[in-house]
Amino acid sequence: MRASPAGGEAESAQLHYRTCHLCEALCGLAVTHDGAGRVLSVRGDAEDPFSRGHLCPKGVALADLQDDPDRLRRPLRRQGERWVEIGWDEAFEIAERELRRVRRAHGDDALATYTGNPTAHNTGALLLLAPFLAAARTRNRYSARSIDQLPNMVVNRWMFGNSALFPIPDLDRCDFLLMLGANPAMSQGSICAAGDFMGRLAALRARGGRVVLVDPRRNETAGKVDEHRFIRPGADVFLLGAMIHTLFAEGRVRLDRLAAFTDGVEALRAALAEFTPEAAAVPTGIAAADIRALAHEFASAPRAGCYGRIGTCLQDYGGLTAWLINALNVLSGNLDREGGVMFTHPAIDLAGLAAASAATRGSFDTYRSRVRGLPEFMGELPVAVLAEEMLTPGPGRIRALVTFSGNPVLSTPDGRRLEQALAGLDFMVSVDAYLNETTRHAHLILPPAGPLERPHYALALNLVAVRNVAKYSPPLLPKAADARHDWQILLELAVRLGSRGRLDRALWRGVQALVERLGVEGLLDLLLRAGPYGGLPAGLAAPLDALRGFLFEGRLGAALLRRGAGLAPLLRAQSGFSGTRRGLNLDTLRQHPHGLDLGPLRPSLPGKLCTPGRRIALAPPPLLADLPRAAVALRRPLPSGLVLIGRRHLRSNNSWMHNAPRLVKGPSRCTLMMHPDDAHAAGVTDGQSARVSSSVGSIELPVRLTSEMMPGVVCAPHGFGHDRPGTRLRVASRLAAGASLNDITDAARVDPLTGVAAVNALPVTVTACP
Ligand SMILES: Nc1nc2c(c(=O)[nH]1)N[C@H]1C(S)=C(S)[C@@H](COP(=O)(O)OP(=O)(O)OC[C@H]3O[C@@H](n4cnc5c(=O)[nH]c(N)nc54)[C@H](O)[C@@H]3O)O[C@H]1N2
Ligand SMILES: Nc1nc2c(c(=O)[nH]1)N[C@H]1C(S)=C(S)[C@@H](COP(=O)(O)OP(=O)(O)OC[C@H]3O[C@@H](n4cnc5c(=O)[nH]c(N)nc54)[C@H](O)[C@@H]3O)O[C@H]1N2
Ligand code: SF4
Ligand SMILES: [Mo]
Repeated sequence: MRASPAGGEAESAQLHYRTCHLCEALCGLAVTHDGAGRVLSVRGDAEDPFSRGHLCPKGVALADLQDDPDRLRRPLRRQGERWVEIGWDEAFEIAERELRRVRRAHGDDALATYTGNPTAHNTGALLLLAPFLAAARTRNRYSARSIDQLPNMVVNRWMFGNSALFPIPDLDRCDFLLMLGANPAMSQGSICAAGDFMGRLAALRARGGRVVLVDPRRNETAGKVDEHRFIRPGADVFLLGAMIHTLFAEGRVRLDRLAAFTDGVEALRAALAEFTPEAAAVPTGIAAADIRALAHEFASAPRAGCYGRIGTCLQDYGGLTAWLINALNVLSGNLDREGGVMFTHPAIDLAGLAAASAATRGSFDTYRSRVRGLPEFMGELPVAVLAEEMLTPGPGRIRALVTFSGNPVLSTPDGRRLEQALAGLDFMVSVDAYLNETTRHAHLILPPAGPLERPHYALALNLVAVRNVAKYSPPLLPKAADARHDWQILLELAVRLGSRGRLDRALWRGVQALVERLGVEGLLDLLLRAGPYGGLPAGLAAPLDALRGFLFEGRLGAALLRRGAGLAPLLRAQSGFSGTRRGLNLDTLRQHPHGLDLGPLRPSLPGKLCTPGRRIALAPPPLLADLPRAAVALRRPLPSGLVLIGRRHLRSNNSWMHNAPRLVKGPSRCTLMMHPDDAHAAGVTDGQSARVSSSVGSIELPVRLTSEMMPGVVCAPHGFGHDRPGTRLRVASRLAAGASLNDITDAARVDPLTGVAAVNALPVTVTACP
């Protein structure tokens, strides 16, 4: 794709368009490069119909990631304190031998897996993750989900019958947005993918709409909305409960169209009887009159949406809060209404694919964690139990671990204890681009090809986007000959861990050859054709179903190979595909390098519901059963003392982008924000170093006094702590060391209902450092 060179750029400059894969905003990037592997500039692509030219400093830093001299290029094997580069064959052989040894000696569950956040942004990895996990055959699966959106997924499962049915605020048509525990000015939006989220909020207000933010910190978004209200951390359930109580008490409940297929309205009314605004005023810190006014405003707006994000998840009442957010949207008639909160219709519909099986719709509590007895969800245990499952002796103890693009030492609670646990493992493999705080404990690191060397399609994030869009980004650079993509690493590990005996291995190798032949592009093409915009010829339904079983459930069988043969005509004419040119396929997307807009969100209920009888369950029994826990707290006096919450910065990405020089320049961002009154009481002053202690440990941070904090609440970012020895992050360890917030978060604190880590609202003390 050639373009006229922009001013000052070399004659040979070429333009490449791609979707940024670093966060959920799905920015279209226009990358100028010299055609020989060097990126000259990264700009926002004004012609991208979704992001319309928006980008942030991380998008510009994509080139830094690709070129980072610390990014690993070849497999590393640890020998004592040293790391030696080895070849891929040797690496895979060691991985297979050692992981199988552990399984043979201690059983399948002695092997654990942890998959981190970048997986959600990695097309190939998303496609091959399920086969890998199935091959790993362990109940000890973990991921960043249980320190993120787990409560929403559990609640989606109970209310809508499908964990992947996320209601998304229709930002572009909404009149009133109530936002809880989100800071899109920094995070750029989450579980609400919206290119230029803040621009869309500005447009909402310019149309005469209103935005109210409820957050214990007057965060960076607060200045750009109509109203900000402080709330005590962890108290959202009381606010929402009281708002719903008000709607019931004043006869303002109005389900409209939803009434025909919603159950449990009366049960919910009865369950929230105690949640009066007066009662909620104490724990929330919001006056009863203000709670009522907010309920009135929400209920009377023509089109309103309530949206909660990470602040509402990582707390004691994560599940209840996610539930009441949905309930508020239902009871005001705003679910599935244009301008309210809606479900998406992506070109590759993960929710639709998930609907095909009970496991992917969302199993719950079919087994429990060995030590603490927390429930499984979709075959995964909460990451808060990972360390104890490694450290507690007895049958079923974890002895080996595979991490895939995750940094749990910095990103999950009680990182120091996890570190200790990792050091005691018999064997650990990390599929990761860096030698960092987690992977330094591995025996083997398998690094993937660079981020610009792979194709991209926002498989997962299109599911939660405010418009239906589809965009394919080709690789900008060829993959180095001796490099492997993440998906290829996952597939090879799957073959080696999954096969039982020679025959089965041959079957796996056959499937691997099929998938390698299709490649990520071939798989995308098939899924696009099989999707709602695709116009799939009927003859392909059976082979595609076999492929779906493999990709999304990890089901492997002779049927896949046998039926896979049915894909042969397609393979032969991958780009031609006579007869279905009408439908959307990869070729269509190639012809639209800026992306295709498939239109705004549109109503889809009750059709999309996966509950029995396709009905919304407004009062699912497990949630009703959890409510008394909150009702009891409603009557309890307020605990005294400080509590800590987290924050994010525009130039960070959880723990892993602090090695990009342009993102870490400037003063340290790893500070403790504190209200001046609290600082005065603790005897600390602005700029001074303070010791922050929890029941688990202490860290030291410079204090920043600011009235943007609610009194009684202090705030620090996670993802720092790069001063640990043994890493290869030269920029991060020198310029962005900071301290890890998760050194003091407590793995014992979880939402008992869903198991999500309750890292926020952490009780702490703050003292001046000598
Ligand atoms: N206290 C506190 N803790 C939190 C949060 C909080 O708000 N407060 N937020 C939580 C949230 S929402 C999340 S999602 C988690 C994130 O938790 P994790 O996903 O465990 O952590 P990340 O910091 O995102 O680490 C990503 C890892 O992936 C690697 N990586 C990056 N790109 C690639 C790639 O293309 N391929 C491979 N193979 N590896 C790659 C990086 O080197 C890094 O090791 O953190 C959580 N932790
Ligand atoms: N630049 C950047 N962007 C990111 C990330 C990043 O690390 N850096 N991480 C990405 C990831 S993995 C995710 S999950 C998203 C998260 O996206 P967001 O949810 O928008 O993330 P945060 O910026 O952490 O905002 C959370 C807000 O919740 C507030 N909060 C804390 N506790 C409570 C509470 O109990 N109640 C209420 N109502 N509010 C509370 C905090 O003060 C904060 O303002 O961001 C993504 N985008
Ligand atoms: S906002 Fe997100 S998607 Fe956009 S450039 Fe920044 S990191 Fe990339
Ligand atoms: Mo996240």
